[in-house]
Amino acid sequence: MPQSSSATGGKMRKLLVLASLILGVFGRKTFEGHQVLRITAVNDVQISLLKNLTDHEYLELDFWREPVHESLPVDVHVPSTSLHKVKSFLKNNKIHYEIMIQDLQDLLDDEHQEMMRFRAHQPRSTNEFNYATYHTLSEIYSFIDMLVKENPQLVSKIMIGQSYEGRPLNVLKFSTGPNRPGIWIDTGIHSREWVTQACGTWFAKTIADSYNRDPALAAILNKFDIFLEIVVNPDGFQFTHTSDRMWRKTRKPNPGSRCVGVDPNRNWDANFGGPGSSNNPCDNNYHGPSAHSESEVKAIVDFVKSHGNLKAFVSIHSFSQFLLYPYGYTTTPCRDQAELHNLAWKAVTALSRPYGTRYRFGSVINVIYQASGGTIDWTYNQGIKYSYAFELRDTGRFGFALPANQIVPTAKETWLALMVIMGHTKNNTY
Ligand code: INF
Ligand code: ZN
Repeated sequence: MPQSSSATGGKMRKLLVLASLILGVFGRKTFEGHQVLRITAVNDVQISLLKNLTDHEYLELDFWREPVHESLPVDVHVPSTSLHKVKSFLKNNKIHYEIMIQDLQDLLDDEHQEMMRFRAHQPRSTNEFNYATYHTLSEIYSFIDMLVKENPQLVSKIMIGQSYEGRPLNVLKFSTGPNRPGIWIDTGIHSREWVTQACGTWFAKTIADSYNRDPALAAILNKFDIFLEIVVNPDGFQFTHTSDRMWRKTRKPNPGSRCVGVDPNRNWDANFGGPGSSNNPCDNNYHGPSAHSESEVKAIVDFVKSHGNLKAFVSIHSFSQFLLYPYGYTTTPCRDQAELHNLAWKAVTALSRPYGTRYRFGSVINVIYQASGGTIDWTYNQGIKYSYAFELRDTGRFGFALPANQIVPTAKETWLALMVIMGHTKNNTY
C-alpha cells in the first residue's frame, strides 16, 4: 500500500524533529551520572594526594573548589566514567568523601525546565522581567536596553569593547551629574557562575528603582557614578547555555592546543603567570599567553585607565560565601589591609541580617589560596583602594547549579553588603 503524501510528510516531520533533538542534545554537553563529591582531607599528605589527582587529565575532573588546606573542603565534579576510579582511589587512601550532588544532570534539567516555564513570556518592561529565574544572554541584553529606555535621566549604556566572538561588552552607567568619581561592580566574569549575572540584573533594577526612595543610595549617587557590567564574559555565558553549562573561561582558541579559553581571573597584570595560575591551556585557571590578552579583560583595563577616578571595584563570583580583598598573589598584606578587613566585617554583618547567611572574609590568599593575575590585585595596584571580590551562595550543596529560588534572596543580602562598601567609599573619599 503506497504511503499517502500526508503520511510521508508526517514521517519527514518526525525525522526532522528527531534530528534537531539529536543535534541539540549532541551540541550540548550532558552530565548524566556525573557527581560532585565533597572530599575532606585531614592532613597535607591527603591534600598532596588530591593535588596529584589534578594531573590525571584523562579523569576530566573539574574542581569546583581546589585542594588547598585541611580547613577547606574540596568539591570536585567527577564524570560518570571516572567515578569508580576516583572513589576507589579515595577509599584506598582513607580519604573521606560524601556525595554532594548525586546526578548533576538532574539538577540542570530542573534548572532548564524552570527557565523554559518563564521564557514564553517576553517582558515588555523591567517591571515584567522575572528576576527569580535564570536568563539567556539575549534576554539580559534586552533587559539592559529596557532599563536605559525607562530611565533616560539616570541610566546609560556604554560599550567598552567586544568579546573574542564579537559580542558587545555592555556597561550600565548610573549617573546624576557630570565629572563624578566612580564605583565599579561586575558579575559574570566566570560564565558558569549564573547566580552572579542574575544578581547583576537585580542590582541594576534596584539602583534604578530605589534612587528616589532610598536616601543612602541617593547620597551615594549624588557623589559617585556607578558602573555595572552584568556579563563580563558573554562568549562563555552563551556557551554555558548552548554547549557546556560548566564552562568557566573565555572562548578564544589557544594556538597549538586543542583546549579553548583563558581564565579571565588570571589574565590581569598582577604577578601575571605567577603561582596559583596555570600555563596549561587545558586548565580552568590558565592565565593566557600574556597579561590582558583577553579582550574581555583588556576592555575593563582600558576603561579603568581612561576613567582614571574609580574609588571602588567589586568583582562578583560564586560560590563559597566569601568576601575577599587583595592580595591573591602574595601573603604580604596590602597597605590598607586593616581598613579593608574591618569594612569587610561590616559588610558581611549587614549581609547576614535578612537570612542569616554566613560569610568568611579576608585576603584571597588567606581565605582560599594563592592566585596570580587576579582582577582585584590589579585594580588595587591601580590605586583603587576599595577592591573586593565576592563569592556568593552557596557553600557547595548546589554550587554553580544554585536553584533559581535562591537568586532574589542572594541578590537582596549581597546588595546590603554592597551598600556598606559604597557608603564607606563615599564617606572616605575626599
Ligand atoms: N574564585 C577563585 C578563583 O580561582 C578564587 C579567587 C577569587 C581568586 C578572587 C582570585 C580572586 O578564581 C572563583 N570563584 O573562581 O568563582
Ligand atoms: Zn569565579
